[in-house]
Amino acid sequence: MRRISIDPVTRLEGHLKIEVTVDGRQVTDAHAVGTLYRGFEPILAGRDPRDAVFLTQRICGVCPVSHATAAALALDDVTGVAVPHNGRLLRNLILGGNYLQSHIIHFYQLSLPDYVQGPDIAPFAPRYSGDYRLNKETSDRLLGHYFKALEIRRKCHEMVAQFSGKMPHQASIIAGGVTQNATKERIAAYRKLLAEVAAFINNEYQEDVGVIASAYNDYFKLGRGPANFLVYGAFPLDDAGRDFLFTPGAYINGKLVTLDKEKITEDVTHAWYTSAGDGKPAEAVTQDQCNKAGAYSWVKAPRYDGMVCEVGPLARMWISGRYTNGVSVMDRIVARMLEAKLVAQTLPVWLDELEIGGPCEAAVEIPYMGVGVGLTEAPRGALGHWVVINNYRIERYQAVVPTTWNASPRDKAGQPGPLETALIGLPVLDADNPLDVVRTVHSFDPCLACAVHVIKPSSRMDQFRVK
Ligand code: NFE
Ligand code: MG
Repeated sequence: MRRISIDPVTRLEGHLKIEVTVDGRQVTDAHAVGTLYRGFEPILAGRDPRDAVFLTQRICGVCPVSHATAAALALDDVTGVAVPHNGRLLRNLILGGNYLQSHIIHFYQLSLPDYVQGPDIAPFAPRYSGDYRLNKETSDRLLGHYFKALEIRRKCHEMVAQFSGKMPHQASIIAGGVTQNATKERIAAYRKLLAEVAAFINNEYQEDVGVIASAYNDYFKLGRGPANFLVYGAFPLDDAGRDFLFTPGAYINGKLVTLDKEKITEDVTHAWYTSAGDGKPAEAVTQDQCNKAGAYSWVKAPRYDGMVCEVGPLARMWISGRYTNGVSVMDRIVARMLEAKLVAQTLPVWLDELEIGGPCEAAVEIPYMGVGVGLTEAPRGALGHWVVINNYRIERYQAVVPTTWNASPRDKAGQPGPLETALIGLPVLDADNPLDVVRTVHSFDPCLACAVHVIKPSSRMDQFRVK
């Protein structure tokens, strides 16, 4: 028996340690450890609720638009504002551009070096050695696309900036809509950039995923995870917000069920936080407790009806019935690519539906008291923000984030999180070069900056060792 600790796992956002026990060339136990104390909830207390849209975006530079969207939806909810037609479409266009860059960077910059051996220079070296299966010619072609993907990703940011002023950290989505107008010039500029990005997705990205999926087709059988899925829904298709491009729902024990947001809870039994209430996000406090017995992560453990759920592109494609091939490392990679294609195909429809000169935002009035919930989908999965307002200010704020779901630790019932579940039982070819382990971790596209929480600026800073 051997314990392997990968600390940190590189080529993901933030700080994740993975500890696995390998016995007889198989993982028999796994722990996912968020090693950084971060998060934003305590920072938001006492602020003007409208600032949540801008402050929560600073949780992450990869998916800031999703945080802006969730915060704006929570404020739309608590104020009861009706977002105008153009506001809905511009939000979709801003979020959609952000999806494309995120899925592209995941495949090319974060995941591909697990499968393709690059040159012996940074960032391709140092690396694990062993199971690289492509010949030099194919490897070189894919590595060429690694560099082209960087340019394409910049164009995605430029698309988003047409309607959001800047990227990362967009500046136009607010409670009640979007402050930027839909002009002919901006629509044309977005359309032109999108055509280039879509060509890359439909050619290079799709083909390259096909190359990896066929050379490593054993990975369609590996890293299954809980096979429960959760989707909050995103990209509303009508102004009333009833239909979504990404259908909301849950898939639990092999059955599709209607999403009930009351069933979302967070458990902190094995996380370095104090517990409060019954785990409902609107009642949760985020208070550190570093020397807590039995705790091993700064990531909380969200559960749906007590169940461990995977979130992300595979969950979305599965629940919408668009892709149900299987649940594995490679299915996650394929689903993410198919989702990028779907978003790129749908964005022109929303451009066409914009009404030039039409209103893009409606005035909001923050109530004296109230509770708002904003549920959306970030590139990595279901994202929810809960805001509790008292005396026109934020009393409590809670973000429950995709990687909090996927990289969660065990809960009070002892159930491992999705990533931990995917690792347990995984065959390991060479414990000195655990490529199988990092391929499985990367298939979830974790972002730990999003997943963890932060110390209060006024609190005492303790020094401690993360075991
Ligand atoms: Ni920091 Fe994020 C996304 C959110 S977290 S990347 O996508 O919300 O997993
Ligand atoms: Mg939180």
